[in-house]
Amino acid sequence: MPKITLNNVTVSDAYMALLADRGIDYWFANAGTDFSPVIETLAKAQVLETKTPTPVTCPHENTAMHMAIGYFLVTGRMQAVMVHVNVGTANGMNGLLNAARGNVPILFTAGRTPINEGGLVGHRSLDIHWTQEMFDQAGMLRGTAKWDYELRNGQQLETVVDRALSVAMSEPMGPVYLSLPREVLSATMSEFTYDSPTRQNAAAPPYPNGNAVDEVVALLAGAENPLIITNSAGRNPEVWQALSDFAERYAIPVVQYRNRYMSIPSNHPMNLGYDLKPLLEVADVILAIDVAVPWLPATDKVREDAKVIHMGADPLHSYVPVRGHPCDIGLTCASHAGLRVLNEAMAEHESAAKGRIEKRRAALAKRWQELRDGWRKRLEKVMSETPLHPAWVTHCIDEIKGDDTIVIKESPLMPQFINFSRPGTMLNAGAASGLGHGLGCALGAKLAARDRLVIGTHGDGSYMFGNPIASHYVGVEQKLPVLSVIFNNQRWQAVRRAAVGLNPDGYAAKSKRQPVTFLDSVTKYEKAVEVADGYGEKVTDPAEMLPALERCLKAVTVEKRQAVLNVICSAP
Ligand SMILES: Cc1ncc(C[n+]2csc(CCOP(=O)(O)OP(=O)(O)O)c2C)c(N)n1
Repeated sequence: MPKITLNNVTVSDAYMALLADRGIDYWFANAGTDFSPVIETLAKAQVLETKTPTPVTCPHENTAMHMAIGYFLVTGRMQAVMVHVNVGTANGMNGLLNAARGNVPILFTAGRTPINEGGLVGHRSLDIHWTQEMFDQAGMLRGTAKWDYELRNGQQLETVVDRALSVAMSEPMGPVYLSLPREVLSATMSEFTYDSPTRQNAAAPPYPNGNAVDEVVALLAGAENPLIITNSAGRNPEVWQALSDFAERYAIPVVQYRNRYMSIPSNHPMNLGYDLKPLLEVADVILAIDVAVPWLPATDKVREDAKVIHMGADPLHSYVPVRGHPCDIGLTCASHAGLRVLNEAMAEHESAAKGRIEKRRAALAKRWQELRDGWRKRLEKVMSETPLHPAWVTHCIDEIKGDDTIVIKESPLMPQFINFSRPGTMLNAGAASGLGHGLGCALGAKLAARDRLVIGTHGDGSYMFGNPIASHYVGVEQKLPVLSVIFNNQRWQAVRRAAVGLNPDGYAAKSKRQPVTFLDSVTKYEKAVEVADGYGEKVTDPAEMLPALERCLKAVTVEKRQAVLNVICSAP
């Protein structure tokens, strides 16, 4: 097997060379005193022109983690992040939770405070080297990361790094954690030899069980009102075509319920919208693809006799302690592979089910049209409202974007009013709803696709969670001109809605200003981007929405500056 040998290197030098060899393009970093050996490695690599991942300075860990997620969502490639010991790990946890629940493979690494009080190179030299030590640094994330370990020495470097990468990239994908003590990284090796390419590859994606497939297609072929529910299926761009073909051929409606990606085109004849209830109530066979929560058991009606099939790399979503949704059949597979298998297997029943399929197709076509007529009327009704209605803001974003534009969602963006015709063009990095994911995700997406327009959409609360100054800093340093639209309803509406929902006749419901839900002391967010030489504007008049977007677009595409459009919105 081909091997590469490095002579007279530190473990840190070898580590960085190995990451580059394994296809890690960037290294998103928020540094501390634990980074000293790696900073030496990177400085040496600049002089000697050896290969390392390109470092990206991220002034907050939230930015680093979500840039890694955004970059992965566009490229499908493994990512690496390094943060400062336990405190950086704690700050990165929000992103780690989003990565874990969103099946994003990240090598999340942190320095480990030096273990020795003297003697070894890299030993403790500051007071914090005692106060940052923990009995078990990885303990705080052991319920979240897929795998964790602390590097003990340079001899095990290749095994440990490759183990981490292959575990993270195997389905169901997820982040892994490696802590890197300063003495271990500082140690020198007269020789370091490694396989190139690696011999520890990620496992091939799982294929569905044949007997279970037979049962599923028999159920679907016999169904009067089958229903497909998706939520995160579109994370894998290969699902797009596979699902479009399958749903269309057998006339099975798709509802994208609280979807974080698009799994079929907006205008696909089987795209029956985003409101689950009407089709769920009548469904006799439900196929939930990559959906942890296909409905809310306490409020949504499901037929007693409905058969429920869950499909995905982990169809039981085993990371959730309590989840009682029925599972008549669980199909463990990569969803695109599963859909292709179902498409072929169902052919056996196609002619027998023809009459039912065509009758359903005609009924769904009518429903499809009615839905869109309703959406159009709703838009016409609200388009002139002040403060601006989120439907109008969404529609205007649709007007200026292209087919290839990547839209990041961390906002009340309404999918009914925006058209996505290509896979991977709507991304939501917040699988665990750890807010502050949008700004970083947009930067990561732009880094991965510099020639494409990236539009971030954020709530005002979410914008602040995203550490805007840190994010705009990276935007200017890395030359990533992203357009950010803030749906500024001057509150945490989701929090307010939940409080009113819990006590509909309570004091909070009657209050005009519920405590801990309003954010109206600052409204000039457009100024924040100016610290990074960006272009900022505020919109209060619905007639100004499109012209303002056009000006922001010019700033981003022609002047290559970041832009922030602060839109004063309602919270319907
Ligand atoms: C890190 C984190 N902290 C707190 C929350 C709780 N939370 C959920 S939604 C929400 C409000 C978000 O406000 P905004 O982005 O303005 O959107 P809006 O709800 O107003 O549409 C909050 C605080 C969270 N999900 N994540």
